[in-house]
Amino acid sequence: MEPSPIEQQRSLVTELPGPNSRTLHERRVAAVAPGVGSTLPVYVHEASGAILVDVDGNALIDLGAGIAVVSVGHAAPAVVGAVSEQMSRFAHTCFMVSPYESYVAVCEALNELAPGDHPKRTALFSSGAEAVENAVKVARHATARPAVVVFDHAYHGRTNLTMALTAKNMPYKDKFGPFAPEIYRVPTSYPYRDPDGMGGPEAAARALEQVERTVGADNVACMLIEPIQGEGGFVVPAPGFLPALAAWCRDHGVVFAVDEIQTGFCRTGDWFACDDEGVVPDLLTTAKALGGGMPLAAVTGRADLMDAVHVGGLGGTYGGNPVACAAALAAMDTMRTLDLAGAARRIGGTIGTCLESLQDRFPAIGDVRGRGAMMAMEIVRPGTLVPDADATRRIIQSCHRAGVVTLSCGSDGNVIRLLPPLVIDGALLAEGLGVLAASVEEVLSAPQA
Ligand code: PLZ
Repeated sequence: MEPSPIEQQRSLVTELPGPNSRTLHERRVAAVAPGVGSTLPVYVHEASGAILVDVDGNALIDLGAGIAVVSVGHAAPAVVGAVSEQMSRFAHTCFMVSPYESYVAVCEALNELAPGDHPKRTALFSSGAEAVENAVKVARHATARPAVVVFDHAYHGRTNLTMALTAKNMPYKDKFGPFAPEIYRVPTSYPYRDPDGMGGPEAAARALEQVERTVGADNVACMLIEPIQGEGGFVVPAPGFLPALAAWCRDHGVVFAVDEIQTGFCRTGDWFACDDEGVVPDLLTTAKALGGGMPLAAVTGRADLMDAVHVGGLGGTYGGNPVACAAALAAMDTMRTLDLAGAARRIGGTIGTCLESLQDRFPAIGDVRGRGAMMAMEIVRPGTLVPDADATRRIIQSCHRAGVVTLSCGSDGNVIRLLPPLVIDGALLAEGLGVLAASVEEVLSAPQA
């Protein structure tokens, strides 16, 4: 039976969370490990486009897209069709046992889309962290060097190696050590918090000087970086930062590995955030939006690096699962036919205008930044750079009560990020931003404690 189409409109019929969500939450507390949190305990029944319908019949506006995953929208028709069709033929064979075409087609598509016109190869995995782990494996194998350079505020995952690559202790790393060795962290470019006037090339020189002094270029297998940091706070580096790092890597035989797991696939208004400054990575990790909601991740890289690994050195039971590959082919096709990169630029313009006008009124909004449909504001104590995680949390909770899903991020939890599905229509986006503006007003106009 065809599900009835879901209207792209916010509609609240109970308080949030409603009674059915509360009942489910009681079951959850008794059954689910508490280490797995949830941003808001409103349980989803169905979803479409940029609307989540909960188990009480409330329709919420989704400005988080499942953390940058459903860029093509919830239940995108092409993805639903491709997944159903593939599922009815076969769900799994394991590509390492009995291969199939869709895996090859996804690799061809990624080799074509990834920046640079050099020969490339791709390997598929199931999660972002797994892709990052495999990028490090490839870089170490190809260079026969041990060290990995990462940056302040970086986020790369929750597995043992990727916890070591991730900067923030709570909640990701606390008491989960010991961590993998040979990981070296250096300062990034964070224009809002760097000394006034520090440009991209100067910030790169600061990082590279530290690498040369404390690690030594010849020991470095790869430098791993998010071109715009995601969990770390939607930090956009100053222009020239990424190109300077890439040039240094090239000069020193260091693999330049770019993590586009959150930024990739039209989110920033290009296929990849790297495209903005014409930066060409040696290895590229992708996940999230790639699978249109199905778990799929990839490492795409220079053929000479990828070809260095012996047969059997890369893989996994589920990596490149056929249902996920069918979803990815449909998702990438949808991005192209609907010009979701263009949509992301328009969405970014609308969000930017809204956030800047709020910033004019509220000095607690210290910074507004982002690119395309990856926009954020950083909340501080007015007139200072001191992060205000408490006000941030209260603004977000107020949005949630009003049926608008917004997410925080940042090393200090004081950044509100907006990353809606790229198919969100103008009226729904405007309504969501209206709720956000009212929440900002409510929290930031209140007398400070
Ligand atoms: N690299 C840049 O953004 C995942 C994490 C949510 P996985 N970001 C969301 C959470 O709290 O666990 C992410 C990312 C970047 C790697 C990853 C890891 O991707 O698919 O979550 O493993």
